[in-house]
Amino acid sequence: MSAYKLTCFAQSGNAYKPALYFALGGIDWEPVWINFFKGAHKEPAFAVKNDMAQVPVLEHGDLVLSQSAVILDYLVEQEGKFGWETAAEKREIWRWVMWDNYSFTSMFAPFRFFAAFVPEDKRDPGAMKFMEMRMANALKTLDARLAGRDWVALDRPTIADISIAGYCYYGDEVPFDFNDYPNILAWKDRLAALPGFVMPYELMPRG
Ligand SMILES: N[C@@H](CCC(=O)N[C@@H](CS)C(=O)NCC(=O)O)C(=O)O
Repeated sequence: MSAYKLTCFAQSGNAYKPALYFALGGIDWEPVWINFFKGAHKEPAFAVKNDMAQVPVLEHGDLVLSQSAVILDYLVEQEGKFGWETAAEKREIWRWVMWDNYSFTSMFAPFRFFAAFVPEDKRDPGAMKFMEMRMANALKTLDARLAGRDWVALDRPTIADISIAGYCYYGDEVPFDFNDYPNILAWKDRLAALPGFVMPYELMPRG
């Protein structure tokens, strides 16, 4: 039995972040599938694990941890992979993990959720327009950052790349064209070429 248990479901890019860390790091882990689309994350049984009622949740021994960024931080501490060697490197990684959480995944996840899983007549056009505009800005920022560099934060892959990658490998479900962002496209290919890389629907249970 593996030491790490991750509550996840395949459609969750936030869960894909720690799952991808395990895959790229060659680390043994066990997925614990949650029936998110039936609202299992809102059940009292799940609140015991996460009072924020969100997926993913990592369990490791007595530790129960939510928030993908904090989980990735914990995995760096435990496994020593995809992290930093100096305080300056740590700051640069965290600058981009924070950007991902506030400006990229925060828009990408709901934008993709509505585009992929909610019928068109149930979507709020104003909200969709807002998310589209915020996404375009974030994609421009990321594409500019990746001009002339291989990885987002440092000269090697780190948890900043893994965090930002969360929603980038869901194929047609993504409501814009990565071809419009050549540096992001090249970075996605580089990440996907790393040993151990697995696509989200192959890595986590779909239920
Ligand atoms: N900042 C959190 C976001 C987690 C999150 O929003 N997860 C989604 C599933 S992908 C969720 O549980 N949404 C339910 C909710 O927020 O009510 C993280 O990075 O772990």
